[in-house]
Amino acid sequence: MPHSEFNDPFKEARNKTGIGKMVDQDDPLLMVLSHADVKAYAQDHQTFSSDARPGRIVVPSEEKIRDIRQIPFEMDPPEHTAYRGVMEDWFRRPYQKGYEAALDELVAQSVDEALQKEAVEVVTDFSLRLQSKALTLLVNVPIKEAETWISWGTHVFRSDDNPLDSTKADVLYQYLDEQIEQAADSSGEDMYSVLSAAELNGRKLTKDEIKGIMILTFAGGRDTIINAITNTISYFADHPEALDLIKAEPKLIHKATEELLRYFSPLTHMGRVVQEDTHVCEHAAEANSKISLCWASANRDESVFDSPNEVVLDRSKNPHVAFGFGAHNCLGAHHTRKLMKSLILQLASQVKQIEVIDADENIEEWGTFKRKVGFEKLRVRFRGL
Ligand code: EMZ
Repeated sequence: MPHSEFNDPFKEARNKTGIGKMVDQDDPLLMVLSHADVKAYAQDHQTFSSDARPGRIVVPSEEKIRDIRQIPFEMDPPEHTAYRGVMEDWFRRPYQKGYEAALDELVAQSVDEALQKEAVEVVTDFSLRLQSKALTLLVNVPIKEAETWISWGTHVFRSDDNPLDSTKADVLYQYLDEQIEQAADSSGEDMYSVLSAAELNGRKLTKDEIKGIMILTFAGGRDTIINAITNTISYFADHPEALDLIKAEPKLIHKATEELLRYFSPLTHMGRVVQEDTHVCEHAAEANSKISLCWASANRDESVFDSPNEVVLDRSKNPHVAFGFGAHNCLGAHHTRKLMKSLILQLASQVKQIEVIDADENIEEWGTFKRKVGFEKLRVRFRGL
């Protein structure tokens, strides 16, 4: 199977019952699989809440390594709406010309460096580095800060032998405590200082609230973006003609980016906690049990997408939910879209061919479902035009 082919393990269950079952650390979980149900449940926060013990709505649950909630995603409207209001302008900065130009420069440098090397291990030597450098723009701190973040590896809560590594999580927490402390009374223009000065309902944010926002900024956009970048490179390795096409028709970039995000769906699912006994796709769901909204399955729903298992770069109707849906739609989506577009355009203008030398796939296991989400390792050779 070509490296850039990503399976849809949910098809049969989606069509038969609309749900999948798994157990997450002794907590049974019903996975909601169809596009229509995922959208409907995502909007029904009264029945399916995000406001649970910190870490519980993430799958796998991070309750064991977190006691501070990530903001704003571990809360419901109207509380959620107020916090989001404080952050929204900041997360729209990727639309500013200066931001865009700086991002383009980072991407160009990364591609140039890759072209000069004999071989590149994409996950750690390209995607992690680019993700971290790009994050310095979102947090608005000097680029040298990226070296510290790169040293943490691809996931801030997972290490090679431990999917929930509290020692690792502590490194991030301590780092953030220090940054927030330093920014407390400063008039700086970095994200910590801006949040320290921000007001919510006539009061300042607490340090724990700022920390909750920063943990989400660091954790939520890390492995997801790394997978999006790595998988995109694997796609162009298998499809050099797609690079030619985008080079000839740069306007395609918008549709092509959305399509790759749909196809790869870097975040498989996100949980909710059931508030009262109810039914999920005709299946009983008890109060306080967990469901998940499976973005990856919804994005392959054949009742919404023609040829769902093919990458159709100019797909015209593409209501994908790779960034979630409804009030919790990803705040980092603007940054991610700009980054992905910049990368694809840069590859199209500079790269003729990407040869895969070796690859080690990253397969997630959710109950009986096995889903490829990215790569542990992807070694390639870039050839310039
Ligand atoms: C959480 C999550 C957010 C979680 C939008 O996704 O991403 C995961 O990678 C993190 O581990 O803590 O931030």
